[in-house]
Amino acid sequence: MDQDHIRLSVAAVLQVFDPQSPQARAMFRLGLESSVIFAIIFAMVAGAVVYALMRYRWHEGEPDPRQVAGNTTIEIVWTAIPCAIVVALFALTARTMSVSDPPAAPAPDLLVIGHQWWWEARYPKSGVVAANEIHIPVGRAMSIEFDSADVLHEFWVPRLARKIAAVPGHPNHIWIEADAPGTYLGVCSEFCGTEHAWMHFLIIAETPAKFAEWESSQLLPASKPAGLEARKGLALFEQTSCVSCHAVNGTVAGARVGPDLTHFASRRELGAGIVENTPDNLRRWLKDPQQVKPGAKMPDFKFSGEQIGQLVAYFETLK
Ligand code: HEC
Ligand SMILES: [Cu+2]
Repeated sequence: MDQDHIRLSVAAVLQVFDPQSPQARAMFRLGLESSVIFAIIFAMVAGAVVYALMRYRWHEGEPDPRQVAGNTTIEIVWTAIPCAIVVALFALTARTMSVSDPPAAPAPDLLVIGHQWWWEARYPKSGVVAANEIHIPVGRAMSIEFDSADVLHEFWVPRLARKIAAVPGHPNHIWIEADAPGTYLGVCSEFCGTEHAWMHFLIIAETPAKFAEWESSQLLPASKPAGLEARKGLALFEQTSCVSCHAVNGTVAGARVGPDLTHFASRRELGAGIVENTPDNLRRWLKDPQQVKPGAKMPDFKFSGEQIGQLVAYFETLK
């Protein structure tokens, strides 16, 4: 698990070199342009130092070089050049900000809420509520507003956008967009407690038609399970305190403390990226969430093997 996390974190950091949206490209270009300016300054300063060392090194019997007490021209030049560099960096940064971080839209397309240790995504225009898997249509900038249910978190999708803090009670916003369909890794980049490292999410960019399809499928309530095992699982779910933390549309469960589970089986990952979403991993999760994700804010219910089988059968129907 630790190695997985290190691998993913390194991958996330390296992904800033692979921008996949106009916003990320603008920032990447600013990084390159500033690096060129810094490299030129470094070369000139280091070159001058090396030249002075060689040219003016002490030789036997040589007199001291000419001593300069003050020179107005040189002083003006060495003040003007740094000022010009700062002005140039300011102009480049202002241009980048206008592309990568324009003012918020009047009504956000998405509201993203950080929780210890997972992400909730609400689409106010359609009413979809998702968790840890955020779908967006390609080629369209989506305005996201951020909030937090508890502590500070930070939302970061290195290939698509800048980092942005999720601050309890203080809305922040960014724009997010992807050039091409694909899956983009997101991480929490502000330490937020025990499982900060496992607060991953996926941005899934798809064609507008596929996105619309996803949105309408997410809006459907959970269908009533047909199999006996799954029906028992639903009954167990509804009778247990699961419903005081989770929501499954179409059942009595409507709480927002934990991830929405209405379409749980349609998601790729479980526990905000800690494991793949497979029946086996779900079984492990329900047996004891703390074994899978120590510190996770879900208690161990000490279910019997039979009960876990019923719950798994039910959750696998929640496509
Ligand atoms: C005290 C609140 C609480 C209760 C009660 C609770 N859960 Fe959870 N559950 C959570 C939280 C919080 C998470 C997210 C954990 C994380 O990823 O850090 C979660 C995650 C899950 C997940 C994985 C979801 C995902 O997309 O990763 C499943 C499945 C789940 N719970 C099922 C259940 C079932 C079944 C019950 C009842 C037996 C239950 N939970 C009871 C809080 C709760
Ligand atoms: Cu966090």
